[in-house]
Amino acid sequence: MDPLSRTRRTIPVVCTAALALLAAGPAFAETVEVLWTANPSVGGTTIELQVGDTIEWDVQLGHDLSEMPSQALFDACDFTGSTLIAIGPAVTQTTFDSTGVRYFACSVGAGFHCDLFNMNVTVVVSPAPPVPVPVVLWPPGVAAALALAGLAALRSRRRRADGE
Ligand SMILES: [Cu+2]
Repeated sequence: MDPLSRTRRTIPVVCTAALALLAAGPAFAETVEVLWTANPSVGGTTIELQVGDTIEWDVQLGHDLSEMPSQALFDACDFTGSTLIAIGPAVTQTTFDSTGVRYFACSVGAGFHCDLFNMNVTVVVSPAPPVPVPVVLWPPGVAAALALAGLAALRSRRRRADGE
């Protein structure tokens, strides 16, 4: 076969079912519901979340939800510099937009509920897993056809440059 005619042959690229898109669904944020009362189920524990997750606090009558600025103050049930988030009865949400460790407790009784009612909880927020990027898979036949077409185009360009 004449090499020149081979370079000019067009290679049909059939795109029927040529692309397979594998896209995993988006990572869904989680909402954890906490019943915030004396001796809560989360009392004295650590809740592990990922960025974007939310806690919905159901703060019961006679209690509050406060956030403490440091582990030392939290460990001492010392509410110096704390932020009052809600006074029960109230339902409030905290969405965790960044990684880190957060400390929550009930400030009623100046530390009494935090200590003796175990109304304290640590929240550790870790990075959310990356959302998978869609992957395009070329079936072997299409990939080979594209490679041949690219090679043919290179050859014909070279020949034109040579004045053929
Ligand atoms: Cu309390």
